[in-house]
Amino acid sequence: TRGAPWWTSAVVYQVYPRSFADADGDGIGDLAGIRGKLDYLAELGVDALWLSPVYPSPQHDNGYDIKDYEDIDPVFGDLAQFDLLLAEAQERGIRIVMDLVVNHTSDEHPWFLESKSSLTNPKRDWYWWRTPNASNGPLNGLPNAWGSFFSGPAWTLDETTGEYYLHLFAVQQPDLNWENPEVRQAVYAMMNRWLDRGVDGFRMDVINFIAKRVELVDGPSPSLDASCPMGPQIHDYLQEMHAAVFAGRPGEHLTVGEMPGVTTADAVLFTDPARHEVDMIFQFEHVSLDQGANKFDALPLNLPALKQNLAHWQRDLADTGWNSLYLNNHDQPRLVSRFGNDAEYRYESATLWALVLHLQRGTPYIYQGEEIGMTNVRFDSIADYRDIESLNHYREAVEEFDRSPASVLAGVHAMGRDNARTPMQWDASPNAGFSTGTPWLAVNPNHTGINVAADRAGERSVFRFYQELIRLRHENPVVALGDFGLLEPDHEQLYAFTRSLAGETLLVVANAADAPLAAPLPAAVAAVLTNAERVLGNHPPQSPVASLRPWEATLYRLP
Ligand code: ISL
Repeated sequence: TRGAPWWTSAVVYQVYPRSFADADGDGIGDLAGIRGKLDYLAELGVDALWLSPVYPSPQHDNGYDIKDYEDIDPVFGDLAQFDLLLAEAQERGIRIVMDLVVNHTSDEHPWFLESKSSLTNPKRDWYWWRTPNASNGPLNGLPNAWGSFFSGPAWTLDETTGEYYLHLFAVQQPDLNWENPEVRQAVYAMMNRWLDRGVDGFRMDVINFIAKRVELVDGPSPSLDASCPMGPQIHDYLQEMHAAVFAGRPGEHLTVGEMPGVTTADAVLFTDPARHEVDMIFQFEHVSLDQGANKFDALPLNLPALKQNLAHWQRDLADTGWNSLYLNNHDQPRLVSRFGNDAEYRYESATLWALVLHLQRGTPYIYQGEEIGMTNVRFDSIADYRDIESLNHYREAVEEFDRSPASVLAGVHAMGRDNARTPMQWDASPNAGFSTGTPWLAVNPNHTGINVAADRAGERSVFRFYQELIRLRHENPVVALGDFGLLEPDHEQLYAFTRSLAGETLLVVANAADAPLAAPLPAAVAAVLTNAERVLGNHPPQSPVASLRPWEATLYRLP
C-alpha cells in the first residue's frame, strides 16, 4: 500500500458553484460562497473539491459553454477571489480540481468567432466545418445524420460562410477540431497556466469525444449515440496531453476523464498508469441501466443488474487501472429518489447507497447535497426548469413528436438534470440559506425539513454517516485498496460484498428494499456473519443478526 497515489485513499466532493452558496445575494452561487463553506467541507473530511466550470460563459449550459478559459465569470467572482479560495482550501488540506471543457467551446469564444468569420480565417480549421450535403436525400443538406445529445441535429448552418459546424451538444457549443495540432497546443498551454496558478488537477468533460471517428463525420453514419463519436486517436491525444502538461510536474495531480460510452476494456487502457493517460474515468454503464430508449424514459431499478455491472468494473480494473465511484453528479437525478426511498426511508436508503458505494475499490465522489440526503424535485410546470437538455427535450417531444405535456414532464421529474441543481439546502429559511436574493432555480420546497442544520442536529445524520465513511477510507488500507468480491449476485434485494487485504476482510450486508429481508439470510452471507464485528451501520445493532430491516446496511469486520 505504501507508494499508492494519494487519490486511492481520497474522497472528492463536487461543487456545482451556481447552486452551492451565494455570498453576494444575486441568486447565483459564487466563489465567495464556497469559501464560506470550507470549514463545513473540512469537517466532512473530503480531500478535494471538483468545481464545475466557473469560467466566463454565456451560461447556456451553466458554464459548460466557455468563452474564455483563462478567467472567472463575474457571476462567480474574479481571479483574485479564485486565488483566495485556492489558498484557503489548500490551507485546510483540500485540493482544488477544475473542470476542463475542451471538447467544445461556447459559440461566443473568440476562437469560434474568428473561425466562423471567413473560409480563409487562420482558425477556420479549429472547428468542424462541412459544406452542405449535395444529395437531396432525407438529410436535407446536413453533412451526416448525427443528432445532438441535447435534441435536434448535431450540425448548424452558419449563414456567414454557408457551411455547417458540428456540435455534439447544444447549438451554442461548437466542437473543437482536435485533429488540428494548434488546437491541442492551445489547450495544453491553458492547462499549464492553471497548474502554474496552483490548481491540483482536472475533471475532463466528455474527454473521449475530443477524438472523432472522422470516417463517420464524413461518411454515411448511423445516428449518434455515446459509443459512436470516439475515435482511436484518443489515446494519442491523452498521452500527448500528459507529456505536455503533467509529465514535467512532480506534484500530485488528479485527472479524471468523463467518458460516456466506454467499456471496461477501454477503461483499462485509459487508466493503466504505465500508459500515462488519466488517473481514472467516469463511466456511464451503471447509470444507464434504468434508462429506456431515451434517457427521460425511466425504468425501475434492476438491483441484480446494477450490482453485477459495478462488480464487473471492480473485477476488470482490479489488476490494472483504477475506478471512480459515483451515483450522483450535476447531470444525474438524486440517488435517494432514484435508487432509494426518498419518503419513508430517506435516511436509511441514503446511507445504504453511501455505504455500498464508498466501500468499493476506487475513488468515491460525493455530489453536493448527497451528504444530507437531498432528493429530486417535482416542479409543476416546465417553466420552472432551467436545464437546456430538459427544455430542448420537452419542446421537441411536445411540439415535434406530439407527446402529452404531462408524460414528458413526468420524465423530467424522474430523470432531468435540475433534480441535482436545485440550491443546496443549508437551513429551513425561505431560500434554504442559499441566498438572500431570488435563486436562479427555485429551492426544493422540502428544504424546510431536509437541510444541513436539521440533518446535523438529528439523531440519525446522513452527514455523520458520510464523515465515518471518509474516515474509514483514510484510515483503512483495506477500504482503499482491498480486493472486491460480490456475494449473491442474483439476489433481488440483498447487496453484499467483501473487501480483503493482507489477511483483513470487511463485509457489507445491505437490504436495498422497502421490505424486510426475512431470515434465514442466504448461506454465503450467514456463514461469514458469525462472529463478525459490526463497524458501522444505519440501524441499531441486532445480535444475532436475523432478518434485515428495510434499507438496513451494515459494515462488518470478519475475525
Ligand atoms: O447523452 C449523454 C451520453 O449518453 C450525456 O450523458 C452526456 O454525455 C453527458 O451529459 C455529458 O456531460 C457533460 O458534458 C455536457 C454538460 O452539459 C454536462 O453537464 C457535462 O457533465 C456538455 O458539456
